[in-house]
Amino acid sequence: MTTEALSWQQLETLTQHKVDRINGPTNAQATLRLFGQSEADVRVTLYRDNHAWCPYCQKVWLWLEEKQIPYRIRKVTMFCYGEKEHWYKQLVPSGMLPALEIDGQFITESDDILLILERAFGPLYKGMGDPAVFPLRRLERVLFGAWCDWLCRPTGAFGLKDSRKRDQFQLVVNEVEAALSATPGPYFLEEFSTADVIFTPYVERMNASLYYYKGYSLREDNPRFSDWFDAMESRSTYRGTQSDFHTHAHDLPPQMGGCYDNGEAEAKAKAARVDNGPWFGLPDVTYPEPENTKAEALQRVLKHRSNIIRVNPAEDAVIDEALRCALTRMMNGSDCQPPKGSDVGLRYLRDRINVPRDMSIYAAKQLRTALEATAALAGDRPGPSIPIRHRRDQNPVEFAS
Ligand SMILES: N[C@@H](CCC(=O)N[C@@H](CS)C(=O)NCC(=O)O)C(=O)O
Repeated sequence: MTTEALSWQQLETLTQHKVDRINGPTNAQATLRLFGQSEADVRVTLYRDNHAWCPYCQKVWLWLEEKQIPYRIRKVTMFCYGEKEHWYKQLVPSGMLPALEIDGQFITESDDILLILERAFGPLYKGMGDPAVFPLRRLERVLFGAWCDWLCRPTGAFGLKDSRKRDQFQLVVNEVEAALSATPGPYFLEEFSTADVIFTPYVERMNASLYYYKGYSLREDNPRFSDWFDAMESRSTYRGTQSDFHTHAHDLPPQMGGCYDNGEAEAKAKAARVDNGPWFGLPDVTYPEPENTKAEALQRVLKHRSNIIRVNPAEDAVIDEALRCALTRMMNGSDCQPPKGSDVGLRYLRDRINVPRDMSIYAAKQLRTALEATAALAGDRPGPSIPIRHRRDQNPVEFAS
């Protein structure tokens, strides 16, 4: 069955999605978090990246959310997305993130930030210097090193073969599996702790990037990791910071100075699925989809629709109608024929949804699915390719309110 594109006014009636950004669940859009306390209780400001992408920022962000410490958030542009804000360079000349202000004291370096936070508010079960946590912090760095070596260094002539690097990475993964097996529960220690927070950002990025570039599924192929991911996803704090495979696969190359695929058929097939769908069923998330994800995706597009249309490579009138078609399809399930030539513009947008900056992981899957299904009715041309040396196509300036 086909249908006419709904007007923007009609689409607006289809979503009542509203989130309490300040006191509700963890979310990437908040600039103030109170957890039911008053603004006068705020002692902390977290400076983190606009894209909610920086792994070191995610570490501090997750810690603050878990401890429910009231805090303000100031968002800063990372170099590869656009110009660093002048005011931030005056505070931190290197421009590095994260930074934290607590009671007027300004600190950089995520580990130092966690130490200061622990001193002020107590540890998250066990602290950074605890004899149970310290070796796990070192193990996380060893895992990080093995991942970088496999993903971000060329193989061949002067390097180790891809399969040797995979074996070396797997050896470290086995050590992490053993560490996870040391306690009866799914976490690194008897309870959720600092150790889980420290592993989270890069393990999430490993899961995404190795799936995409190497055809290796960290989450599916390692039972303890699998349980750990499931346990993490039972926490609303983690869900609010969680990204998806598409976002990570395309944000990592400029950040890491390149990601090398192994050219194997399995990796190519997995990468094609991350790029073109189906997005449901990928091992970037396994908790059941919440009820309101389509309404969330619609609300987020409605909020930014004029900028979304303005930056799109297609003519404004063309992408306006095509986007309404995709949203109509997402909300009522029927095909809606988009205007001729809109396939490129729809796929441009499909490829630039950023999780969790723009919306939650399931809302993004709904929107990518509707954009692709609608684009397929207009043609099979891909969108403009995603840059690999920078992501200025995601410059937040274009979306500044
Ligand atoms: N050792 C630092 C590393 C921080 C870091 O590497 N931050 C990167 C982002 S992940 C950064 O701010 N780079 C500058 C930029 O991209 O603008 C820490 O733990 O805080």
